[in-house]
Amino acid sequence: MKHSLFVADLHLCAERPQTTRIFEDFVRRTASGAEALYILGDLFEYWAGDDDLADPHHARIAQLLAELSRGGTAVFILPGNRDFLMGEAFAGASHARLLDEPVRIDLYGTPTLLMHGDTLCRDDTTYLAFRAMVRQPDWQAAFLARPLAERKAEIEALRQQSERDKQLKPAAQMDAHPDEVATVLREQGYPRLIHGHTHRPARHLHRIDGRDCERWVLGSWHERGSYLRCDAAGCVAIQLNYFEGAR
Ligand code: LP5
Ligand code: MN
Repeated sequence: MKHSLFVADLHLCAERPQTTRIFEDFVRRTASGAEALYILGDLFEYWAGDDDLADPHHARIAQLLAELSRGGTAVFILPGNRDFLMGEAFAGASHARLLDEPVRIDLYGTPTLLMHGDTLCRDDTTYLAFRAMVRQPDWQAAFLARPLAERKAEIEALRQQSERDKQLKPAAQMDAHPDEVATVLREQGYPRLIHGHTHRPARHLHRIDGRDCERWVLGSWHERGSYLRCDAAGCVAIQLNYFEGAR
């Protein structure tokens, strides 16, 4: 049966080789049987710019995705809050199409909305202010003009700052806000939303203006790999089995 797969928040990096191996396995054995693979953000721990494609780990992932695409599975990437600096060079190397959110697709007869999910966390105002700054084209051009090593050092510092800030934020602030979810589903008039980012995998049901809507939240991969499989009969969340202690 024709089907498409969805993943998010893999946070791939050379320091977690086991997760990379699991993803490689998933791509070669599972995704290769699908019509399309949608990566809904944060494929990488972070992306400092397409000139970082020279990094062997990054090149290995690009090659893996290109192999998948050449085998007949369309590869779509909707960049997340950690890899929004991905550009056409990365897309070219991985034979992937970059998507701008919110993405609307007809998923085997069900209109489906795709997002990374960070913008749904309406109460995370410090993050949203930061996001507004770094999503400006001028800010990005100035940042990308700096030497790669300098950009990476700054991102590492920001990662630490972010981890410290997250300790102080209430859990609800870092979750999708029900009112924002309702607004998005209402505005778009779509019965299904798929997103990641919050690392709280679940299927939520929402009743919007008398319509039943479903929201699938994808899981992150650094604890356990998982994906969503959708076909004309609907979607099902699947967890990958792999060795305990995998990093
Ligand atoms: O990613 P996750 O889920 O752990 O946390 C996010 C929010 N954090 C981020 C930061 C990313 O983790 C790392 C950024 C990679 C970006 C690459 C390119 C951009 C380069 C920019 C270089 C300056 O997105 C986190 C959310 C959380 O999701 C849940 O939704 O809460 O947000 C934060 O923690 C951000 C802080 O609240 C605000 C930070 C302001 C920092 C101001 C600039 C400081 C410069 C760094 C020097 C220390
Ligand atoms: Mn994210």
